[in-house]
Amino acid sequence: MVRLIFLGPPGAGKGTQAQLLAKNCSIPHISTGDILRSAVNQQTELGMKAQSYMDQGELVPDALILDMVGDRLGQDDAQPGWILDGFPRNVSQAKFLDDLLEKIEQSYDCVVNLDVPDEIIIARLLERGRKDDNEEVIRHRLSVYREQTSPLIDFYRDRQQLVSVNGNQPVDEVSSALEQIVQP
Ligand code: B4P
Repeated sequence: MVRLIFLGPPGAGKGTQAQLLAKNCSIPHISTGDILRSAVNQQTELGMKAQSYMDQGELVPDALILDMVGDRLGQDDAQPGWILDGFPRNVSQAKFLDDLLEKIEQSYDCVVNLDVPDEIIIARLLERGRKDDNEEVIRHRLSVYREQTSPLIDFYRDRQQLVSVNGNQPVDEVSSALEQIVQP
């Protein structure tokens, strides 16, 4: 049973690595960013509310995120394990996740922090060129990350649940480091 949380700045490779590892472990890759982008594309009520925050590089308000994650973790395919990518993104989301997991009697193995310097992130995301990948929005996402998400590093380190991985190496080398964590 594998249950992991992927933490890291935007563009650190959370989505890239979570997708590969989830496939290897035959468990779902649960990306709040992907769920939100799909809602935006389908112009659902959630998508219409989330879009302007995402376009500006702001976090989407917790009120829109928490039920979405609760529902997703309750689905049948998530019972044998999961990789959470992009959630939690602030301390209140982390506390919500603690309460939710206690309620559904699940726990996780550890929190993986992918470490990548800012200048590498900016270059990667400019190259990817998604709608929210222009330099101004990327810099704003990095400052939102520093203010709201990076406190989670200490939050999980204090509980001895944090494992840091160097994300500034080729994709297959990051994957190998992650596989070591799953199958030590
Ligand atoms: P996300 O979708 O979560 O973030 P991301 O920027 O895509 O980061 P990720 O780390 O997954 O990058 P990737 O692997 O694709 O969030 C987008 C937005 O959604 C947020 O700004 C926010 O508005 C909203 N949101 C999401 N979750 C939320 C939450 N919980 N609460 C509130 N709001 C939320 O990698 C990036 C690029 O690097 C790719 O092009 C990839 O090919 C490349 N790459 C990856 N690994 C590499 C490597 N090792 N070497 C070279 N290139 C690499």
